[in-house]
Amino acid sequence: MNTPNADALLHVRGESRYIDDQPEPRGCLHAIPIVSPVARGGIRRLDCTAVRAHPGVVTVLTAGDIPGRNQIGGVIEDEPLLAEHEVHFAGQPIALVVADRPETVRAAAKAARLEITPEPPVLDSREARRRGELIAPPRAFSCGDVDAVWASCAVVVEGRVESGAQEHVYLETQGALADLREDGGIRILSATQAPSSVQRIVARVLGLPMHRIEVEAPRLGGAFGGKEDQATIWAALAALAAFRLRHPVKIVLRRGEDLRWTGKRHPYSSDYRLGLSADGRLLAYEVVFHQNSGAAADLSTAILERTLFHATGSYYIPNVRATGYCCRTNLPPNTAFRGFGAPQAAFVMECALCHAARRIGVDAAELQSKNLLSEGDAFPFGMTARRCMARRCWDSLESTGDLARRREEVARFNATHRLEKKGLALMPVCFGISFTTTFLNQASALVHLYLDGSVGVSTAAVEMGQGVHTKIRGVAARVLGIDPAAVRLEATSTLRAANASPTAASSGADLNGHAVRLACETLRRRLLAAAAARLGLATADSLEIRDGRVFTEGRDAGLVWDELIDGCYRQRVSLSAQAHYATPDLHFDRRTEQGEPFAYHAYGAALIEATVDILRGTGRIDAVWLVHDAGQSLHPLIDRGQIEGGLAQGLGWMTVEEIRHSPEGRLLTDTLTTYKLPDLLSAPAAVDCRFLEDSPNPAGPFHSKAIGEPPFLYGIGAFFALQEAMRAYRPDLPPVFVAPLTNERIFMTLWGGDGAP
Ligand code: LUZ
Ligand code: MOS
Repeated sequence: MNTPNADALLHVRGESRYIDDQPEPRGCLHAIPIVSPVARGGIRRLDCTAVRAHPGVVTVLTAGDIPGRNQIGGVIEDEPLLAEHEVHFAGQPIALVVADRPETVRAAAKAARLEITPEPPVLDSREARRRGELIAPPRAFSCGDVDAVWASCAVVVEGRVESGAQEHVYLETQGALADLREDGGIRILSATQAPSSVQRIVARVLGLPMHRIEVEAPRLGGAFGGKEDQATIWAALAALAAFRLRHPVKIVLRRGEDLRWTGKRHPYSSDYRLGLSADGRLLAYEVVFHQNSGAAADLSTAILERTLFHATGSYYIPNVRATGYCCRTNLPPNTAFRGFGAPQAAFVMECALCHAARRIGVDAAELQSKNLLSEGDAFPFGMTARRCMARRCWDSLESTGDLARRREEVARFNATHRLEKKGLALMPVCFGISFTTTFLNQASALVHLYLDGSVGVSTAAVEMGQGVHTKIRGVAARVLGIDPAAVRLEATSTLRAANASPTAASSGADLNGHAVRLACETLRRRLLAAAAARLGLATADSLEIRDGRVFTEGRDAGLVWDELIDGCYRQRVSLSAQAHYATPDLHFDRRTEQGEPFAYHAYGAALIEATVDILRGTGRIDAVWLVHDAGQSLHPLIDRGQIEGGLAQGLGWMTVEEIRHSPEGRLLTDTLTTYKLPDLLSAPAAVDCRFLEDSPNPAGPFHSKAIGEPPFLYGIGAFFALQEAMRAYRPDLPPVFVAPLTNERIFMTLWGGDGAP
């Protein structure tokens, strides 16, 4: 099943074409917005005389130049394409400069005279909530009777958890190239996970019917959620300029612009209260999430919803109340990022559990293990855990990670090292697979069999480096019974896949894979019917295609793939099929907050070992052992890449990536020297990654499971492994749960302020 990744050669040769590598249409112009330098204020005046006078400048467009609606909000309509009277975040586009070259347009944009009356920004989610600045009404999931149970709990802990923002750092920055069509419509190449959303919003902005807007997403140089919603604005700006000027226009952000102007993972500030029985069973959990949504809704409400769905992490808790607030602040709208609110929820859960373990004086792993979800347990939103693999992953990790021996080794190390300490932590993962917005769980595929036997497949699955095209190619080849090399996946285009959901929610291979399976099954039926006729058989029941040959009852029937295709064509049988897939049996009622929102859950468990250099206050992650449930993996090599990549990204979020703003709301960490990413040097020296064996998933294509987001959550374990190492030196360490746990924070915790040794 490990057919080579179709893109690997292109990547290593530098031949993969991203937006900025596409051949530019003749006379292509370049655009860049004039953005707000302040986080909040009233626009008094914008004077672009000097900008227009700059050599090479073609025009400057403002909100008044928008022929349709100045509104790009996808879920809630609260975001203008170009600000008109007020600005709500630093980096908000106010006007669009168009010029002959990328350098010219940037130099010219600097000449704008912009007068804004600044107002004090709100940057903190709790402050926003106090002021009633909510993007939507709060939501609460609950089960059991939390309030009644506290009195009967033997142990109750409560506290606060902070988790930080995270920058996507996709290798390819945001970009789009818009060109005019013959009919006056617009064709856009967009680095988007959601071509149909781009199409819908651009049609709205230009006041055109959707059929006049064509959007294609070529391959993306990474996205991680950052191009689920936030690719749209750049496509809309390029389209606006192309439409007004009747000329091709390109926008590709430079790294600094991308860092400063686009949204991040949502920081959360949360309060928890956790109650346990004397023997360590979780009885009651109350949690309040303050999501720092930024200045516009973007996907924040959906992200908060996924947070609530993951409030209890991998555990069973009978009495729960989880409440969430989307708090409007003066930061760029925060957005989708791998995990989509679930990591934030799981981190709070683990903090609460860790706190309880310290209070009781047991190893956190004991409480984790004791309370792991098991078959038939109910989630607070009414769904029950079926085919629950939490325990199997955990047990399998205990043996492959050789937990008992590792514990002894760490204890021995800590006893013999005074200024270096090690810590261990376990991190179980349980992640719901499906868009929580039920209607998004659909996909379509269009499959063409060409006369030479080669196969073209179009779906909504955008290839962003995650290998979804290679996986889907494998699905088509398996159903058709041919070599994957004969199958090609086309770029996602709104001409071939209409009204498509974003490639997101880890569901790309599931939804589009199923759609391709259905389309290929239709084609296979047609081919075999034709083959039966040709072989003089009454039915095709005994026929199958394997390795590009037809077999009847296991014997080679002497008919090969190309002949099959040719035969159908001559009999005027269609060699194309379109299919639609909708995940069955999903439902959720937002009034009762109960239902069955997920097709299934993905499970896993990781063991993380960390070392802290006490004098220097530096931490490092030594090794990670993990067992992941990928179902029957569609492509173990790709899945391993997703697991390792997700882990690294999760480790980064928890330990090194820190975003800071000035009190005025300006991004301070606006370069890749001040915003630290996990790199090869900080990567764990060893990652032992195993797949859970014998875990077929009936809901996935060929019994596979979605892979994209769940492994991100393993990184959360790093926070606790580092804290355990610190506690080996200072057992009195207070339960302070602020992430990321950077070296700076480790140092200050060990040596700064009160009670330092
Ligand atoms: N996008 C979305 C997502 O619109 N809904 C989701 O539930 C989701 N989950 C993960 C990532 N993106
Ligand atoms: Mo997403 S966070 O685009 O799956």
